[in-house]
Amino acid sequence: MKRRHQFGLAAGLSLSLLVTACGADNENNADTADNNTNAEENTAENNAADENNNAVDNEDNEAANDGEAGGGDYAEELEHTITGIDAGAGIMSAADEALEVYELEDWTITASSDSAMTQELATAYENEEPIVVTGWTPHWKFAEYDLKFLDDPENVFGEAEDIHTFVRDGLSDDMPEAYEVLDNFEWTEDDMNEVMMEIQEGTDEEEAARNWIDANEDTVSEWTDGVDSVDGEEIDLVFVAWESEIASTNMIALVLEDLGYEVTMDPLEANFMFQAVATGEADAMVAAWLPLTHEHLVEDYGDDMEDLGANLEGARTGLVVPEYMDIDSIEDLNQ
Ligand code: PBE
Repeated sequence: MKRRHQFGLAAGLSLSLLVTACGADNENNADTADNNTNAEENTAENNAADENNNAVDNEDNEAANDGEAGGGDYAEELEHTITGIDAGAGIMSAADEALEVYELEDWTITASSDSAMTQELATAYENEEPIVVTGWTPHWKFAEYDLKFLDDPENVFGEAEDIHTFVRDGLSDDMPEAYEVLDNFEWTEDDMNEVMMEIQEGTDEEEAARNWIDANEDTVSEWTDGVDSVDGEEIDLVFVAWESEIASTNMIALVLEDLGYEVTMDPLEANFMFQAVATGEADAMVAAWLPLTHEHLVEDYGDDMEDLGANLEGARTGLVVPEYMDIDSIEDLNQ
């Protein structure tokens, strides 16, 4: 499988630039996560600098928490900061809106990446320190740590989301076999979690996808039964390097390869992912979260592409904290 991961997350990168720049295949899949190393390092430095303060704050916090919920103390301890992911993610816009709706004007959301966010979460969790992240399911972090979504009484993050498959106009005529498989593709949160967990535990992305396919032949054959093989036709999938989408895109890419396609996977920012399919520069993506998270992108690009419906139902987004934190609602941050 060809991968061109190293160009994916650079801000403002145009797809044409990407296409001209990416002659060399990159076998190192971990690079999807490495684009934000600088951001990670900066945050790590800040955390180190803050450690002393946090230690003192922790004591204060425990005392205060004997009485009432500690939202206010957490606010200070966290320096009114929510740990976010890539700026182009829908959950970042929703989190911005949450700050307005819940009158958390003095809070900010740091932009980094899914992998940087989970690293900060890991560090906080190990030290039982407070942290608020933009979080979602399916994601391996819920299996790895005891976490909870903060209640969202104003429903800023919406109800359950479905993840949709979108293809470029004309794909059904040009590549009817791929179209049919993509149209049939449907799996569960548990399925996606299996691939994600294996990658998290250190298995190569493609290998984790292969293992899932091998263990779920019945499911895969429901998508591929009766579909003719092809002879090395090229198909280009785009995705964003969120853990959930790394899992789904690798998996469906392999299913298409098994059918005879030569698959390219390009990681992009969310808006470029939609744009690429809308302009026909890419053939498909399986990473559109609806009805809310990517609503604005569907408004911009949806008319120029085809929605093949949900490939996964019951996803969720919101603000996520460790269980050991003494708050339950986004409102509690405002105390
Ligand atoms: N996510 C994961 C994406 C969709 C998939 C929730 C981070 C987003 O917010 O755009």
